[in-house]
Amino acid sequence: MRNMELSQIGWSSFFEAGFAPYAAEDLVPARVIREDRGRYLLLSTAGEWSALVSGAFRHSVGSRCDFPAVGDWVACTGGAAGAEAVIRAVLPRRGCFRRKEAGARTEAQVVAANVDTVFVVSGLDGGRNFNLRRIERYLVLCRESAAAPVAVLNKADLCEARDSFVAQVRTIAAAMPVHVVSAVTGEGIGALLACAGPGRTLALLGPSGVGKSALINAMLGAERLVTGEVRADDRRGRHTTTRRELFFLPNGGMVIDTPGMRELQLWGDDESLSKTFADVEELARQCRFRDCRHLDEEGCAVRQAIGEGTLDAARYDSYLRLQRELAHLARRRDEKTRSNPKARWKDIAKRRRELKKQSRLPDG
Ligand SMILES: Nc1nc2c(ncn2[C@@H]2O[C@H](COP(=O)(O)OP(=O)(O)OP(=O)(O)O)[C@@H](O)[C@H]2O)c(=O)[nH]1
Ligand SMILES: [Mg+2]
Ligand SMILES: [Zn+2]
Repeated sequence: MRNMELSQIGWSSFFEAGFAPYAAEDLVPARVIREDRGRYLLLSTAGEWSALVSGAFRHSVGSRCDFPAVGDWVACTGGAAGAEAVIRAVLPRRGCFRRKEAGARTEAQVVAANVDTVFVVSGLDGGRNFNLRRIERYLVLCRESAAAPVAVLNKADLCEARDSFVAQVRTIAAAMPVHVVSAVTGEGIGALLACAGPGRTLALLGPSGVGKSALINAMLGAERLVTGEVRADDRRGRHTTTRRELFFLPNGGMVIDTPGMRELQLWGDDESLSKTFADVEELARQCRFRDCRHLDEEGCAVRQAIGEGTLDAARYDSYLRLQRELAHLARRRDEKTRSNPKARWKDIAKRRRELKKQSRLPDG
């Protein structure tokens, strides 16, 4: 019975397996539906609980990413009447969105966990609310998360040339679904709802002011989320949403609202980049020289494609920029691991575990 109820909020055999080590203790599974500076709101079969992490948990975690995030499943003590639930563990994630924390620190932050489909939201109201290069960034993050990306072009009511925007998105990801919608007129909201369903979790990502919260209101059919004005001069938003929260849709699906990010710094690896830019990498494989730098070498397929107009120069530049950014991130992460003994031992232990899995190391 319990599993049936939990499955309506995303529980599956994957999480059941992750919960197994805690089932014998007096712990229960619950999903994080709101996170607000170290305080959590959980949903369990017994209802909603306000929660904190246990002291032992706090001491055991190696990085900020290990803390619960919205969408996570946790093992916790039940919240007795009036008392707070205590989170003892975060169950293994099927995937999560991580971005580099804003500022100088080299630490990742989990934006949302266990998401099935991500709406990468842009605004068709002019200004900077539509930007292919930014969508590419989000796509790299989607690769890391295992969630399927969908491009959502909102504020269609303010735009005459919607087809041209759809065509532009197709040039960077031909297979990705694109929906032109309006939170104000309701156009296209049905198509968004069709992406949701019982047990499935959506998340909305995009800069401030594109209408993420307004779209969720339209999907809920109620003005439950606060939305904000955009500045008249450049149509940028004012960071109205300040916390991450999961809402339940009338059709049984779930949707996570996130605050628009001022800067979206990547957290990921080369593989995600390769998959996001499969077209560019395929061209590079056709260069005459295997170590072609695509500068002025003879037989360079990349340069040729740019010359012929089959590869957009701006897309190629974007690829190079993101590649540099990821290389920089990898160096910073290495330095950090080397200078932090705790992280270093964690790293060594992790490598040992991996090797042991391949049974190349004896126990101990
Ligand atoms: N004309 C029009 N305005 C919209 C539409 N969707 C949202 N807006 C307006 O755009 C503004 C910003 O909407 P929000 O939903 O607050 O944007 P957000 O993406 O949640 O922004 P943050 O919470 O700051 O990240 C509000 O004034 C909305 O009323 C739309 O489809 N058409
Ligand atoms: Mg918002
Ligand atoms: Zn080349």
